[in-house]
Amino acid sequence: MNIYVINGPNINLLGTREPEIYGSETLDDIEKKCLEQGVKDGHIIKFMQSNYEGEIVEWIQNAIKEKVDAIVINAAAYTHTSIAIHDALKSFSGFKIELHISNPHLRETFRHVSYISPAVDAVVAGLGPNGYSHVIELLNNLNSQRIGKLA
Ligand code: CA2
Repeated sequence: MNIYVINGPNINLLGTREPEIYGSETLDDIEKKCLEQGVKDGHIIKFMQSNYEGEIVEWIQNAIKEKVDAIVINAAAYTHTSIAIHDALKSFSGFKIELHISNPHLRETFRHVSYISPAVDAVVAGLGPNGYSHVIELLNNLNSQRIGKLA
C-alpha cells in the first residue's frame, strides 16, 4: 500500500517537553520506526509534518490525486478546530485513520471534540508514540474490510 502519515502543528517538538503526555521519542525516532514497519509490511510510506493548516489540506488533496491507499493523520490541535481538514478528508476515498499519541478524552474538555473523527474510518488514541507503527501494522488487515464505515 501507498500510505501518507500526516502530522499537524507542534508535533515537530516531540521529545523536547511534556514527556509524561507524549513520551520522550522525537518525531524523527517515530518516523524511523514507522518506515521500518512499512518496509517489513511492503508499504511505501510518506511521513510528513506541518504547522500550517493549508499545507495539510494540500497534502490530502495530493493523496487524492496520487490515488494513495491510506492516510494516517495526527492533526494535533487542528483536530479540535479544522473544518478545512475535515472537508479534505471527506473527499479522500481511501482508508483513513485518525491517530493521537495521548488520549484527548482524558485531557482538557476542549480536546474532547474532534472535527476529524466524523471524516475517518477509525480512531486510535492513547498508545503513545508506538501508536504510529501499530497503526501501520493494523492497515495490513483493515484495508479490505471497511466495517462500520459511515463517513
Ligand atoms: O495526543 C496527540 O497526539 C495530540 O494530537 C497532540 C496535540 C494535541 O493538541 C492534541 O489534542 C492531541 C499536540 C501536539 C503538540 O506536541 C508537543 C509535544 C511536545 C512539546 C510540545 C508539543
